[in-house]
Amino acid sequence: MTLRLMPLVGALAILAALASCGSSSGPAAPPGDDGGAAICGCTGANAEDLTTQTSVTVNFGGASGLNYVPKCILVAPGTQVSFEGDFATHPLSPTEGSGNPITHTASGTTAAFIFSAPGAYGYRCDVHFASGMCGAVYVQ
Ligand SMILES: [Cu+2]
Repeated sequence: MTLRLMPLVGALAILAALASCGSSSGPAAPPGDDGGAAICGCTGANAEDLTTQTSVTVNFGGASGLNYVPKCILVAPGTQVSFEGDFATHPLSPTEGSGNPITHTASGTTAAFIFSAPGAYGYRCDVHFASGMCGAVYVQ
C-alpha cells in the first residue's frame, strides 16, 4: 500500500514546485515607464498616485480656474474618474491614448468614465487648452 502511494506523493511534490515557480513574474515597470511622451506636462512618474481609490474626482473651472485638479493622476484599472465642472464653458475632449474612455462632453456638470485598460490617456478643454487646460490619466 505504502509503495503504491509513493509515485502519487512524488507527483504532488513536483506539481507544488511547478505552481510556486509559475507564480513568479518579472519586476513591475515603474509608474511612468510607458515609453511615451509627456501628456500636457504629465508623465506617469509625476502623476498623483491614487491607485488605492476606486473612484476619483477631477474638478475644473469655477474655483479651480482654467485647470483640472488634480491634473496628472495615476489610477488602478477599473477606476471611475468623474469630471465635475461646467462642460458648456469647458467642453471636454479626449486626446492621447488608444481606447481612451473619455468621450466628448459639452453639456452638464458631471461626467464619469471607467478606465479599464492600462495605458496613458489625455484630455483637454476645447476652449482653453492653449492656456494649458488639459490633463492626463495614467492607468496601471
Ligand atoms: Cu476651459
